[in-house]
Amino acid sequence: FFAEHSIADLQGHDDWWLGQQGRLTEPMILDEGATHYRPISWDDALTTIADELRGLDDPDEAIFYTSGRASNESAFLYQLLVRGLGTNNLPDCSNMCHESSGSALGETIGIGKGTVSIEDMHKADLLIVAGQNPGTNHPRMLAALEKAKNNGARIIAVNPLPEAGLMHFNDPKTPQGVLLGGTKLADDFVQVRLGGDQALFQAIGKHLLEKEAETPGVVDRAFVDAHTSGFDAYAASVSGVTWRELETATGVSEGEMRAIAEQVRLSGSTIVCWAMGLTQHKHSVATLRDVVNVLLLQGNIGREGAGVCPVRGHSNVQGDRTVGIYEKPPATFLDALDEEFSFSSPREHGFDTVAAIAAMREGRARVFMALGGNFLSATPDTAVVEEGIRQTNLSVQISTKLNRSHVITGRRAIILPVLGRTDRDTRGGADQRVTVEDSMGAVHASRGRLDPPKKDMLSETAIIARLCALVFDGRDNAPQTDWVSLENDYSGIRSHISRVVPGFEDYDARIQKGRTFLLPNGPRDGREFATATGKAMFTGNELEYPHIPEGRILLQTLRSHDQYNTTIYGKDDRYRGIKGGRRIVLINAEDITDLGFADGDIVDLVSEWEGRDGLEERRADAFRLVAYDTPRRNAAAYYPETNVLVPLESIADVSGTPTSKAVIVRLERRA
Ligand SMILES: Nc1nc2c(c(=O)[nH]1)N[C@H]1C(S)=C(S)[C@@H](COP(=O)(O)OP(=O)(O)OC[C@H]3O[C@@H](n4cnc5c(=O)[nH]c(N)nc54)[C@H](O)[C@@H]3O)O[C@H]1N2
Ligand SMILES: Nc1nc2c(c(=O)[nH]1)N[C@H]1C(S)=C(S)[C@@H](COP(=O)(O)OP(=O)(O)OC[C@H]3O[C@@H](n4cnc5c(=O)[nH]c(N)nc54)[C@H](O)[C@@H]3O)O[C@H]1N2
Ligand SMILES: [Mo]
Repeated sequence: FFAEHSIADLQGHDDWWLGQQGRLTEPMILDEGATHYRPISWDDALTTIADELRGLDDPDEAIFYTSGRASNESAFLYQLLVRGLGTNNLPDCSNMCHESSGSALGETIGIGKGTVSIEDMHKADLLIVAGQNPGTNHPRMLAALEKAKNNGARIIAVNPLPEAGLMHFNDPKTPQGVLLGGTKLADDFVQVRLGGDQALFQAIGKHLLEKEAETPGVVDRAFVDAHTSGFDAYAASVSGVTWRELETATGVSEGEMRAIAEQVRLSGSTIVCWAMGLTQHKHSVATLRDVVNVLLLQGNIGREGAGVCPVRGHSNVQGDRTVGIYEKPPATFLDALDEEFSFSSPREHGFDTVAAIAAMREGRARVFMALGGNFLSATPDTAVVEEGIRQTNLSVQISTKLNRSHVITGRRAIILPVLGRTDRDTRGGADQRVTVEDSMGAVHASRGRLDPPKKDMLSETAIIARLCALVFDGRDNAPQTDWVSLENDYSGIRSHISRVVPGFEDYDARIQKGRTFLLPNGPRDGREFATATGKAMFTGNELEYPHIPEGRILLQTLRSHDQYNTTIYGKDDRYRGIKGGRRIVLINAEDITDLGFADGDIVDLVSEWEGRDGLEERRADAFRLVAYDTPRRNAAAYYPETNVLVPLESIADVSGTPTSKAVIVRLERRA
């Protein structure tokens, strides 16, 4: 395949085509100046990488990306490789995904994770599902929502789009689904403007506090007094915003917002679920702080049927963070790592995804390595990322399948094929298992059952263990352990993790025979909040929302039904009724007319960003306008085709997440 297709040829294909070419099975190298990848032995591939890493003047010249599928075992070894080398440059897909959730929750409740279990979802009185399209992206959650509903819960959908999977649900696996032809899941739909959620949650808090002033009992005083700080500042901040401004920000009337807030008031236990619609805005961290504020008012954290529920993406994105994939590791983690492996890890924070791209663009990065994922297509500002990657001396992809990140490369490039989670992984004479952590903080093991696509393929864990041995051989201040035995028996890695990461005591024993264990979660388990004040923190947040210049629209970039992130399976988006195309813009019919176009017209999208040196423009060609039920001047188009439009500098405050749900664009008629 690689002899037949030159790099130039492969670059001419899109991610969809690249993904169709089957599994990667053999290590490949692209030599400097070469036109084609050629096969290389495992030993030569790994030695080449190790030599390049050992030859760096400064370990901070290397960047190590992680996607969210890596197992706990491989992720733990990977971060050890990186820290043993001497850097914390560990950007990951979380930086583009739930980083805002982690930032807001870590600060206000002392843990950057959700606080609810699946049983809590079943028992809630009220579930608010904001900025999330579970019908397409979290289909298994629909069953939990349906169960909650059967138990009498109400569900409120908050979204600019009336997402069909949430508005109607038909689970063919349940008798009701088949017999009744589906349930209407959401009882209410709040058609909020893009970025209007902070205002909506401030409105709910404002209403609750007004009702409390009339008739005390709305606020859970006992909880607020015992477990929280900052109540007065929060109350003052929401009483200072006017209903008129809240209406402008949300596009929802005061009456409707109060009606929603009444449901919150009357609910005995409330859960707020969210995904990318809340995390990928400039003011996402403030928005999520305001979500927490509302829940704290009624003591909705750390009790049955209540809490925060950031709904995750990749299968192990949360576990990867737990075991150390983080550019800003806490000192307690590094101390434990140093103690366990008798070395001293670097303390300076590393690059997140956006900082890594900026460093590459400025020529400050010499090696780029990725443990899974598709850095090139998943990150914002595609043209800038290309320019950055091309300036590195070596780019390395550890992957199951081909994607754009394999064809836009450094001066040299290496592809290391890996076994997937479902492939049998036999090492040291035994089938190895690996572990992951789910959104609820439960850890469980799995073992691949399928025959690998080719003999002698390696797992991520084995590859990284071998790299560690080569990179650390004879090196000063390197982590000390028996790499060969870790490569052949992953329980050795779990035993290291059990001594480094709190909550993993007796790790290996607790995952035997299909068992699952729950990691500790202070807020959920005992209303313990490891925050700056030692209590759950109310915060006063200035209201923010997007301001859209005259004649422009605000574009959100989202997923269709037929894709998994940058892997495109087909060109339909069934719940939204779109067929046979991905270069489309969902836009309000009146906006189409106002801007002088007609439904079905083909336009170019030009994003406008006020950069340091003036107005910057970015262009994506040839998108078809589709009249759609979305608020005025709020449009939607698919990721990754629109990533070229997202300016690298347009990021969320605090979390640094690219603002993929708020890009100012103008429409231009095709010449
Ligand atoms: N089939 C499939 N499943 C997936 C994925 C996939 O690509 N395909 N990706 C996985 C990953 S990594 C993730 S992170 C999740 C993502 O899951 P989602 O977050 O559901 O994914 P998006 O398509 O980005 O959808 C964002 C939703 O938020 C809404 N939204 C956008 N902006 C706003 C806003 O300002 N306010 C509100 N209230 N709503 C808004 C959009 O209309 C849309 O319904 O899915 C995971 N599961
Ligand atoms: N504009 C815009 N950009 C976005 C988003 C958005 O909503 N809008 N969403 C962001 C979000 S939420 C996320 S999570 C990121 C996703 O960013 P990534 O995680 O980087 O992207 P994926 O498309 O999930 O990566 C798919 C590739 O991973 C590799 N792969 C799959 N399985 C395995 C495996 O088991 N092991 C290994 N080693 N490799 C494997 C395959 O080569 C496949 O091509 O994108 C972000 N980018
Ligand atoms: Mo994600």
